[in-house]
Amino acid sequence: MAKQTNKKETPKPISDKATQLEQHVADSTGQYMTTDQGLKINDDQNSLKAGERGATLLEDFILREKITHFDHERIPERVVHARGSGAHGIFKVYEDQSALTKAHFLCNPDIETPVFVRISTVAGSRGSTDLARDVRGFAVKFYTQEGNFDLVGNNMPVFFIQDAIKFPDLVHAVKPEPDNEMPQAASAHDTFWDFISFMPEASHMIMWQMSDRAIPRSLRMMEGFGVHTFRLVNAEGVSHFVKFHWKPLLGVHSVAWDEAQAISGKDPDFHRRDLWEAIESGAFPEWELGVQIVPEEDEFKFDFDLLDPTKLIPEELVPVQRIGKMTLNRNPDNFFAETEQVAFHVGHVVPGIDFTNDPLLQGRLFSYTDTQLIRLGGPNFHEIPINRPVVPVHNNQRDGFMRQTINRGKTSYGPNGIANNDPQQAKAKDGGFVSYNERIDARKIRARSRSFFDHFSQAKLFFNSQSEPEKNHIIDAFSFELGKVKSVEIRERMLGLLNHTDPKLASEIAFALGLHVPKIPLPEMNGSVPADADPADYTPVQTESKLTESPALSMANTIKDTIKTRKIAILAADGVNEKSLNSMKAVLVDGGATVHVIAPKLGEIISEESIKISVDESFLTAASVLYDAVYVPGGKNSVATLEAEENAVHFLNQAFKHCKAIATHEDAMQVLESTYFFKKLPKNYDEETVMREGVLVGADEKKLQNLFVKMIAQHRFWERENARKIPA
Ligand code: HDE
Repeated sequence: MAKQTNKKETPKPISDKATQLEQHVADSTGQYMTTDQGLKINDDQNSLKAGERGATLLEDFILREKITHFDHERIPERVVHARGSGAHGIFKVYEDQSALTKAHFLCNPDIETPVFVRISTVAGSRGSTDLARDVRGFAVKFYTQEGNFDLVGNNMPVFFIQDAIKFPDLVHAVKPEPDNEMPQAASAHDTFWDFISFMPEASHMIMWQMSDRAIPRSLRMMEGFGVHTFRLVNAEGVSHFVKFHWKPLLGVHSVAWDEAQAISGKDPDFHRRDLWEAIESGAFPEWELGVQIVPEEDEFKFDFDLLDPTKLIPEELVPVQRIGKMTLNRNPDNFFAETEQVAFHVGHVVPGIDFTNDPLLQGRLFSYTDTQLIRLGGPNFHEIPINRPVVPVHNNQRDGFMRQTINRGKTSYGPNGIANNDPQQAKAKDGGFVSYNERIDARKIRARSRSFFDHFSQAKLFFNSQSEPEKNHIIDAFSFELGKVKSVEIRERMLGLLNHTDPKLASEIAFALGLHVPKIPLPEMNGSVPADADPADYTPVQTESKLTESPALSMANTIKDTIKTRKIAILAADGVNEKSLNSMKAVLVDGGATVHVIAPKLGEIISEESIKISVDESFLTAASVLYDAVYVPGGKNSVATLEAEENAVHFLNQAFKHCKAIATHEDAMQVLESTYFFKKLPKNYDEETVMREGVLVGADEKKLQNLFVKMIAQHRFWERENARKIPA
């Protein structure tokens, strides 16, 4: 466990947590190899045998130790959110929030709180693709001076179910089917949609899940949400309801579904790599922490229940106040030790943050510790370095598997007279946690509140708030997912359910499925009816949201003013015009983008001016789906080579299909002429056309460069999708 050397190539950000972790870091640089007992090893190549060709001897403790450790390397993956990527960072509040909460880390802008973040997919296994259509987990551990606070959220603000008791059913339905363990990391199969078709309460969440939010461009370009309503409690004991948000400073962006599927083959680690590389290059991902605050007395002022996790509070009703910023500035040293062993729990709170009675949240409060007991092997998982708070831990919990702490003294109970009654309870004024003094006056009952029964109005609100291309993507996603469902009965029941959200949406999906929308009365499709209940009492309520649209729900309205961290491909071959290539590259790099020169083969290309230009990727190793935009510089021979190179033309065709910005130097026009989309391009290239179409050919270098930068910042030109069937 002891740290062996202190060698570090780059200075790493220092925080209480980083310093604490550093004590557990082992670095083998310049060291002899030893056994786990510290014995130097002389031969790590051959086992101990009776003669050169003889049987291996049981005595070989070096072999036994090595193989035994290897045999026990695996721990169970998380039952959900198994695939995840982690990073360290810091959080700072902008201004004192003590009017709302007594949580110290939110009351002092000078405090820099270390954080560890893990972002995950939900359904797939540890080794599954990053680009699955799925919800993303967004879990943040704040190592505060009052203990750990975990904000364990998702990238969507609502959830599929209203009560924790349905969670195992939901997860069993979405995971690979139990007989053949297919499909991996996908909800597009019978059991998932079978379950959903009986769960009207999932109507809102499935709109989010079928939207482009489920296929982010980058983990750095995703929103995060605490989902449940929590409480903030100030020093006077006054409570406010709160919804937590993470707002990415690079905006919220997604890829196209066709692109996502291709990325899954070309680079299944696409998101993990992107996060890692961004942090390594110093382009630190940043999010602002947002809060929506509702005073206690306004609890019943909304047309939905604040305790219902299938509802959001529209930002137009309660604005999101941005109160602080999180910056991820350090990659983990070791994936297993940190990202795999980190244990989040929605019940890890600090004074000033408390729960509500949301029945999903209440169930989660049980689940997260329980799951770590099996996953991390016992009750001492809080001692694993990544899980330790930065403040001391003192209590009478003792022993158990893998106990690290050596508790000194005779007493492990309280009250005690032998040891001065230590460790002592802390008064509230000294930081002792006191639960919010909520008044509860109730009968014990298994039931659901009628205030949870409107399942469609926010599903409608979400759909109505989307731009035209986003709506099309939702229709396509449902058509894809239900198209993969084998049972026509399930497809029809889903259409029946969707019809209650939006008849036009249902009929467009029905068209793609070659079916008609059945009119199914709601009581017949609500599976959440207790055995002795009258189904009529469980019939969903059809209400209209007071808002017709919420612009905040559409990604079309996100930030589109930067090319920072975008990946741009420059296609070139021998004979390229060096100036045309390098001057564009310089402008892009200046804007914070990463630029790769892609050529027919690796190594170097020689420009028209006989200058050597190094090649980053070949057409064999690169693919258009791994880039945000593409540029073709001038240079007669280069252009002729690319025009005849199928892979280069395919690269451009795919970039067009996925609505990316494309620019070519005027001299490279021929390459464009080889694409299938050339004939569709408008003839007049004024700025307006370019900003609509996203394809630019130009002679004036300055203008070309400026416009290309603006185009890339737009992210995608979804309007191009009108012609859906294209040969790429
Ligand atoms: Fe989780 N969830 N969850 N969940 N969840 C887990 O805990 C659970 C829910 C979320 O990167 C598990 O350590 C129940 C909502 C994230 O390590 C488990 C219910 C939201 C992560 C568990 C929910 C989440 C988890 C599996 C319904 C968004 C990954 C491994 C009552 C607000 C954390 C683990 C990480 C992980 C249970 C619903 C977010 C089994 C019972 C809603 C981000 O404890």
